[in-house]
Amino acid sequence: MADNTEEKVGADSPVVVVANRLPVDQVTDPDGSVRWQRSPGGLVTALEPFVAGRGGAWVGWSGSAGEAPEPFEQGGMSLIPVGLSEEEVDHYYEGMSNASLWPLYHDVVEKPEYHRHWWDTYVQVNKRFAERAAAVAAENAIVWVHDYQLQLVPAMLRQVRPDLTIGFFLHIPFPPYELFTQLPWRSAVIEGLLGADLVGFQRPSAAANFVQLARRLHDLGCRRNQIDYDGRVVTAKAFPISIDAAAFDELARSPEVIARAEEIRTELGNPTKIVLGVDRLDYTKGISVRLNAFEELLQDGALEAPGTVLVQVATPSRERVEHYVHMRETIEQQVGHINGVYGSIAGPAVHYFNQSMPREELAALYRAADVMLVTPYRDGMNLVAKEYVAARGDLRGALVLSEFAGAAAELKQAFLVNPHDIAGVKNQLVRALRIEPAEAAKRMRAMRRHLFRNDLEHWAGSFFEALRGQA
Ligand code: GDG
Repeated sequence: MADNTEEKVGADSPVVVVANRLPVDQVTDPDGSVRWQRSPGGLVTALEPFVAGRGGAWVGWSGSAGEAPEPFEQGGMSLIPVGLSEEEVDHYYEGMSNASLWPLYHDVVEKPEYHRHWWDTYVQVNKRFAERAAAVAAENAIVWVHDYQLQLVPAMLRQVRPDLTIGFFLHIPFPPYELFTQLPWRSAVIEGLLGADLVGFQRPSAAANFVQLARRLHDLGCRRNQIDYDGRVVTAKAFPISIDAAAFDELARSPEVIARAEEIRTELGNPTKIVLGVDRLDYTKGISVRLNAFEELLQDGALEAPGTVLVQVATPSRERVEHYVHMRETIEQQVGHINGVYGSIAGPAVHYFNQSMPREELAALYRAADVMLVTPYRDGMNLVAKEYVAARGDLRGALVLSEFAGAAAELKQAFLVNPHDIAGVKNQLVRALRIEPAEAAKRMRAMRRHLFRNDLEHWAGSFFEALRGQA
């Protein structure tokens, strides 16, 4: 009886999303009972309307090692958990995904490690995701596969289900030929992606890198953004991801958030200027860059603490991957050093939080910050920059943004910086701190106009539309 029910969950889904994580988290209530709660992430919000209510399914990992829970229905979607053993989490997720592909795709900011046993597990896990998707997709269904953990899924899926229309979206950058070809399994990854009808990237340059790789590595015929492969046409195109701008704007305008923003300023000792950084604690995000720039400005006497303070939220991330452990130590030493030298009894120069904050608190921080500092060495998009703009319905505040974040192609009125050029970062930070209110409002208005026209719904809608066009 139970078996029959299981088989039915998700069967014949006309739309299937395949992502490393399910759109829900497992939570344990005080009475010990376990339930699934919708994840707070933006991706879930964006895709839900296309999946829920249409009998759609979402295939993903629950986030904890062990046997897969049974498929279940929630929020109008069939959720199809994929199980990963402890060893698979180590090799596929922390190893191949986060210690090989992540650094390779981010300009080798850290040295990628390549291990054959990690790769073997990556292949094995991708196969499992593909099998689960193949089992639930209806005849001629649309399947949308997400991100660098699952690059082999499109080809594996096509092999067993040639009737499907398959889309793939990469949330992180895609490196040029010269870097990508380091990867010992480079041909397999390109072939994996070529299984899709539509391969989406954050920036046109990433799509161009992919086309060039298909041409040079596989000697395939290409016309601009189209690749002839195996009797089909594969399209590579940029779909820059966004946020639910209206929802963020509304949150940041709420009386509670506005009051909290004022309270934050008071609690920080009423500084003249607040500079803010919000990132996952990741070496690609350039947290040290801004600490260096801030420290030098204090040293030069261009800034004074605690009249100007830097608040850095560094959300814990990938804490079992070695690079991350070292980076956290370095950053914490740096913060300690700056505060030792430039802090006073009145307060520190840098307020550092290695904690995850509630969304409302983040919105209040954005609203309180005079300058938002976003300085990644390389970033697919960077949603924090977009959230800051969405939060500034008061048209105040200034954004300092790395040229190497995808967001820089859209938020052109930001103070753009090269994070490798410390003098340039210092200059732009000082300019942003000294901006006249009228100039700040002009820049913010232009960025907001772009953001509200190009929001998350627009992103998901245009990808689905393009994918249907391939069917
Ligand atoms: C990848 C790509 C691309 C952060 N700290 C807290 C918190 N956050 C939220 C932010 C933002 C999200 O996490 C981070 O998104 P980013 O885009 O900045 O960066 P990645 O996590 O690296 O995301 C990236 C993205 O995928 C989407 O395609 O833009 O380039 O690397 O929404 O607000 N949220 C809460 N508490 C925190 O402490 N609630």
